[in-house]
Amino acid sequence: MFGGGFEQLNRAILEGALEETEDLVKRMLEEGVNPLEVMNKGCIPAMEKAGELFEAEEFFLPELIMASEAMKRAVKLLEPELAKRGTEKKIIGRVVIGTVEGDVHDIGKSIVASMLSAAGFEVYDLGVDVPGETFVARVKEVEADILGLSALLTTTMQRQREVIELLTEKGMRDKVKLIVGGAPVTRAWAEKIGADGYAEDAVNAVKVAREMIASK
Ligand code: B12
Repeated sequence: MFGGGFEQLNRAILEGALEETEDLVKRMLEEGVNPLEVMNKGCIPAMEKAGELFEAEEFFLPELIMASEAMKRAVKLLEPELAKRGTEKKIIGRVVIGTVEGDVHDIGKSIVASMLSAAGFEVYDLGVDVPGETFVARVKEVEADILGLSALLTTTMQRQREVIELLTEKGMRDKVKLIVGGAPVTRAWAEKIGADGYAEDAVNAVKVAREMIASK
């Protein structure tokens, strides 16, 4: 039955219909639909579509902001459900994650954070526009195994490199595995700046994070 439900949820998010989005997500959860599936099939495709429409200039900032807001409402409802699944298992590693300084895009990063937490990682999400010093201090404080840096702008991608340099300066580079991501980020960029890993989406981020822990 939920094939249609996912489409309806995609549409509600795309239209920025906040209440409808929340109602649909709640209903799916009540009916026992897997929250991961709600995220992957009901929500992420909507943001992908919003991005395409924005790039094609069929969507402008106000529509984009409304769709983003609806997406965030959905993620907020899904997060505790995903986390529940995560805590049933043993914690497999600690991850500090955030969007770099000067960048306020948080949807992709939050999805990666939710999926990692669902996979059994203890996740410290520092939010958006996070200065390098804050990342480094938090990694030290919680003895993180992995640091995830998100950047959605070609200008802020540079900050990823700076955080790595800062870790090196503080003598902490070998203490933590570094994974980078965000729409403009590529494997080649990750290699160039000396990151340990890259993932193009949240599913692969979990895969790479697991491999990082296994190789530690
Ligand atoms: C939504 C959006 C916004 C929203 C953000 C709302 C929010 N709360 O996040 C708003 C409207 C606020 C916004 C603002 C701006 N935006 Co904007 N935005 C987008 C848009 C359309 C979609 C981004 C998104 O949420 N995608 C959906 C998620 C699910 O995908 P994702 O972010 O890529 O994340 C996935 C992967 O990348 C990966 N991932 C992400 N992070 C991480 C981290 C790690 C560690 C790992 C492993 C993986 C990973 O996994 C995620 C899940 O699968 C993109 C277009 C695009 N195609 O990316 C433009 C885009 C990124 N924005 C752009 C621009 C220019 C801006 C503004 C400067 C616009 C302006 N003129 O003011 C401002 C910047 C403000 C700032 N300082 O940050 C440009 C960037 C151009 C460039 N080359 O630098 C883009 C590409 C649009 C375009 N084509 O022009 N934006």
